[in-house]
Amino acid sequence: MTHPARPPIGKIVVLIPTYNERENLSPIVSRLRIAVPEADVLVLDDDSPDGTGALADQLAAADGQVRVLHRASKEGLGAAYLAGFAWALEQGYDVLVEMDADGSHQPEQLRSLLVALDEADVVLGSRWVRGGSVLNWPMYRKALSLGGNVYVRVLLGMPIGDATGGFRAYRASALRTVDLQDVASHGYCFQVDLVWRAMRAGLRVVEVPITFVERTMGDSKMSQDIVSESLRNITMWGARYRLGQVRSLFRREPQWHRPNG
Ligand SMILES: Nc1nc2c(ncn2[C@@H]2O[C@H](COP(=O)(O)OP(=O)(O)OP(=O)(O)O)[C@@H](O)[C@H]2O)c(=O)[nH]1
Ligand SMILES: [Mg+2]
Repeated sequence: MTHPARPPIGKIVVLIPTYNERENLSPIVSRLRIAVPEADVLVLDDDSPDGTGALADQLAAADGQVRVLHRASKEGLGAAYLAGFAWALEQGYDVLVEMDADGSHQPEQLRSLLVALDEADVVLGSRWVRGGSVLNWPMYRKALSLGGNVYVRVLLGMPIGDATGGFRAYRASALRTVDLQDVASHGYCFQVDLVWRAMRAGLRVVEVPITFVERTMGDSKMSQDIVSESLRNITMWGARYRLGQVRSLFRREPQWHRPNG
């Protein structure tokens, strides 16, 4: 879908976390620079053993809109994003975008997320809303993602189709509103954590459909640990949330006890 030129929504930075993405980084950065030329890019590399960090330095040397944040060791997606958010907020960016390096998130679809941000505080690129899709995933990955999202909806009561996805745009004001200090989640759970915080803060969260494409190069970092972390944290947040709801039922003064007149 193409969109007409519109007034700028401010300074945009796209944060790209990388761990061993040597084959993927150059193509994704080039596609992004063509698709949304006004956006700056910040690569968040966790000292990838395959030299992704050095490659990112070369891209930065060749293009003033590309920068690199080198982190000392692999600490997970969540920690890399938190470091990127802190840097970007400090630099005064107005819009912060999350995007994977592996080609699963198509830079050509970023414009539609930015357009939706006109009317929202947080925009989620969504695989599981009408018009969204996943290409080349085996059945079990679809089931895991869909099942995880149903679990999130049921436990946390969020009307969100895809709370685990990682192609997103946040207004800087939204990230300043939610408390990022105590976010400790690492994997997919980090993404759920942030939507959950945004919803509870009363921010406008909208979903736009995306086509997610399974990576063709490099290895997935998805692991049993990441799935377990999500299951554990979401269950804990859900239990607290539902308990809070039950408590508030008992706290409310029953209507029939109100004195007349
Ligand atoms: N900086 C940093 N980046 C990471 C880390 N783990 C994953 N990434 C990056 O985060 C993005 C998503 O990771 P993937 O391995 O594609 O994981 P995924 O998309 O959840 O899983 P797949 O769908 O199987 O690819 C990629 O750009 C990774 O390189 C990490 O510990 N540190
Ligand atoms: Mg991926």
